[in-house]
Amino acid sequence: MKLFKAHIKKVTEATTRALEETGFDGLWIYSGHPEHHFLDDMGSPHVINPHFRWWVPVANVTSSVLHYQPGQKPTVYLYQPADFWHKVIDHSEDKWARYFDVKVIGHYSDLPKFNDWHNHAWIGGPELQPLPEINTNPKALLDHLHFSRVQKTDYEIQCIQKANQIALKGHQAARDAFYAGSSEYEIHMAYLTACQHNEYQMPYGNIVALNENSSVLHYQFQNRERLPKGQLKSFLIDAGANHHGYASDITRTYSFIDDEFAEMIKMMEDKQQQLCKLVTTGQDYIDLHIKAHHYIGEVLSEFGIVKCSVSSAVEQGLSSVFFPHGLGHYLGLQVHDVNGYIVDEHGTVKPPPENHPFLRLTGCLRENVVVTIEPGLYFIPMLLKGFVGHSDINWEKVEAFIPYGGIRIEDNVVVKKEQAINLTRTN
Ligand SMILES: [Mn+2]
Repeated sequence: MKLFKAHIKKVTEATTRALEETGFDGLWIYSGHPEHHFLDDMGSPHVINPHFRWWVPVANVTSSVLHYQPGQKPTVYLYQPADFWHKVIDHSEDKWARYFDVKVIGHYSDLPKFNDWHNHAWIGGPELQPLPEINTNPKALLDHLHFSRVQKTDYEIQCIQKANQIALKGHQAARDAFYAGSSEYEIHMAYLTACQHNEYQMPYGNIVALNENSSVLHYQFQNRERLPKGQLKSFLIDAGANHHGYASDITRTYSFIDDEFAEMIKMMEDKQQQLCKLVTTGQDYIDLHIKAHHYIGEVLSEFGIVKCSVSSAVEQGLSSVFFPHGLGHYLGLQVHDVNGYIVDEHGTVKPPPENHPFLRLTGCLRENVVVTIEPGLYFIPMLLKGFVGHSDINWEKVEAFIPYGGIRIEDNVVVKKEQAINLTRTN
């Protein structure tokens, strides 16, 4: 609890500063509540407002409100209704609760009269917004909080590390299932079982792709059919886990046999590990992304996929055909943690370079932010089509690799002054 205590101290200080600088006297944060589908009494799994989770580390606290005024202990209005349809868990005695003034409420009518409080801001989703528009999710306040929220406390880093440890169990089970000849669906289920997660606890939908499905960046299905062993070539899995609301986000790629594609995976992993080591304070993430393009150019050249020099491959945009997404993103309470384009607490935006529109993070790295490093190399027919006949591409090689789909290797790394900490490899 020592780490959590220090975490709450940081959150309190950051929020105090943000309120002072944006001119509010206090703040309400609504945890949110589930809503039904159109013409239905069923809904999607509910995800708690990340601002609420920054303070309160419980995944299922709906319809609850946090109240903070600088100089005072934060109050949580904890919704615990009398409900014989659902199991209601009493969180008021949880260890985290000692840092809050907890008021248990049984009904919405027990919520405070929000409008009675002077000059307060409200942070919450569209399902409940009781204050005037100008006080609701004020951009200046959110920018401030988001800039603080990206830089993690030791408690948060520990949570992300735990989320990594859980996910790695899943990745091990998934790899074993792949080599045993399982279907995508069976691999997916093996992953969940090893993590002891329900699907709704996952920070994002698992990407479980065999063969050419690996070239679909966000491949969303899990094929139920097993492939005959003679047809199995490759396996890409992008899957995380969740600990106290914090995410991990890990990708691995495997070749079914020890072939040229397996060699390519090894070289990609080597390059990826070199990139992970460069994640230190002050590093410009755009520069790192460009460096990744050069590394991928080296892989393309080494395997005879491009015939020109590495720098020419990058300059001509050939590396982008094979690596069309960004190098990575912030990670935390959200898998793509907030505001990768904001470079200061005033919300100044640094957009991605024109020829790298999918890069999600553009600023210089600060100490204790957590980022993913996830270079990829894919054989995507749709993108290759635009370069058909290009004389610097070895099309015979490309054709040979298309059935393998592609490679992505992704770790979660904490930015430090001297030496980055790779949470995915230090367990
Ligand atoms: Mn990712």
